[in-house]
Amino acid sequence: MNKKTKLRITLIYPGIATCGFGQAGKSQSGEVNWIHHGLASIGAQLKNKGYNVHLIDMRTLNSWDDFSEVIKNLKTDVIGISISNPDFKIAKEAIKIIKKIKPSVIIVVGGLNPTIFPDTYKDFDEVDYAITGEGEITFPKIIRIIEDGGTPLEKINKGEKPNLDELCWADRELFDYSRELSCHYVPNQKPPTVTMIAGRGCIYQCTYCQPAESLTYGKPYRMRSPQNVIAELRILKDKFNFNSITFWDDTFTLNPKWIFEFCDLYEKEKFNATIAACSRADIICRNEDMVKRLSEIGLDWFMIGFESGSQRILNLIKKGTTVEQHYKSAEICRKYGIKILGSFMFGLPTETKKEQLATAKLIMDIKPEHSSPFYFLPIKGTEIYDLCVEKNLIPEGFDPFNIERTGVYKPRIKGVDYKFLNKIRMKVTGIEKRTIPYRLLGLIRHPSRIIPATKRIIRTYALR
Ligand code: B12
Ligand code: SF4
Repeated sequence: MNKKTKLRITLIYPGIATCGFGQAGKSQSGEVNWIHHGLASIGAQLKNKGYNVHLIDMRTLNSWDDFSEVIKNLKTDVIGISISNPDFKIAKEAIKIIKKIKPSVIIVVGGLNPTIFPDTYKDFDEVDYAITGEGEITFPKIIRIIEDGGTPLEKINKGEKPNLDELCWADRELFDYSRELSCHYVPNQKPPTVTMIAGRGCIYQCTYCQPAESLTYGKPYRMRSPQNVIAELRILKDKFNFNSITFWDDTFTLNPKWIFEFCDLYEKEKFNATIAACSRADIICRNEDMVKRLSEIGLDWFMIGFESGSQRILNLIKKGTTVEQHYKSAEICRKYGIKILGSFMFGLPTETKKEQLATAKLIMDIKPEHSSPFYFLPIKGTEIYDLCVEKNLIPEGFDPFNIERTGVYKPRIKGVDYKFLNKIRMKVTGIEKRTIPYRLLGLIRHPSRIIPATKRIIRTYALR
């Protein structure tokens, strides 16, 4: 590489593992339309350093032929790909195609999969470099080394942690941003809607999530300053006139002091937009005044991971909450007019039927405005996955690099009576009725799924 040549950079969001090609913009589903904050942020830092950055959002392509065609016509020196666990197979295929068509292009991978499984990439010949953790500082550094005619020392590089307030704001328009503006996360969220990240990391230890989460964002958890978040919102309001905001932070309400400061600034700006954000039952119970304040500025939905109605299971997954707090937090939300998107897990290792019924009771008592009852999915890189391995609960042929979305209701681990779970799930939520139109839509798009889906529906109704 000649000295001082400014490299051309392309970022790729594989994102089609769960929705398939050609779905972008065809529905309001966030999955096919949301931007990827990691890539948008890395893109912004690179542009700020004077690079020409281009993005391929694979959700906008129709087939692998389409992808090959795009790569053939692409003028680029470096390609950065974000890889999550479900997207691993898609990314692998994409990388093989790129190297076949353009062998000299330098491939850099990052995201959750390389972070949690760096060793996978040691022998992945087509990958030139992997960056674990956060990519905003280290990716441009590696590019700089190559530009200067050098070779980065290692194939696997640990990403340096940035000071979040010093980062340029995510370059949302690397994606077709009109798509994100028109989709929603919680029911009836008024468009245009924007997604935000106010911080990174989490202080809790839930075994279905950690240590994977901390491996990516590190400890301690960090928040941008409230001023920094508000300033970005101001720009977004002026540009897109949003009516609603979704905060993607794992736990937006970790620091009540931060929230109070944020609320005061938010109110002054008169954004006139609703807010949806994640919280936890214990935090809500300890900070009713904070909940009240958030409701005053327009927060109308809390996403809360209740997970279980059994204290033994809550302790097993190290949730750090009590069943009592679950009930109390729901009461507090109701008091201030905040709707609840409740997340629940059934089929955890060692869970008894009595404990499953306790979760069902919790759902029926709390009556979240929207409930997401999932079947526990063991995600490699988490403490509970190791427990499943230890107890020999991982089914034959389970591929941790090819996991499905949580909303898929099929057996996940050995030793769970899924017929029983299916029955209680139907009873407590009536979810099947709500998802039928969505499923039909999916079948029209993917006719090959009609026979398996018909079998599934027959099975479901036979169980009632
Ligand atoms: C938004 C979100 C989603 C959205 C994704 C929308 C989208 N287009 O991005 C939806 C709802 C679809 C989703 C689905 C799932 N999600 Co999710 N999601 C999140 C969430 C809340 C925010 C992600 C985010 O924007 N983070 C902030 C950005 C800045 O970080 P980032 O994307 O990781 O990028 C940084 C680094 O990873 C790295 N990086 C990323 N890409 C690249 C590329 C290169 C080249 C480089 C160098 C670096 C790099 O640098 C970036 C900047 O520092 C996180 C939790 C969280 N707060 O982070 C969970 C989270 C990522 N999700 C998680 C999970 C488990 C899932 C599902 C697997 C759940 C399921 N089974 O259904 C699916 C998988 C879907 C898929 N195809 O990958 C877990 C992942 C845990 C794990 N061990 O893998 C997380 C951490 C939540 C948790 N606490 O458990 N998710
Ligand atoms: S609170 Fe959420 S992000 Fe934090 S460890 Fe638990 S599941 Fe993970």
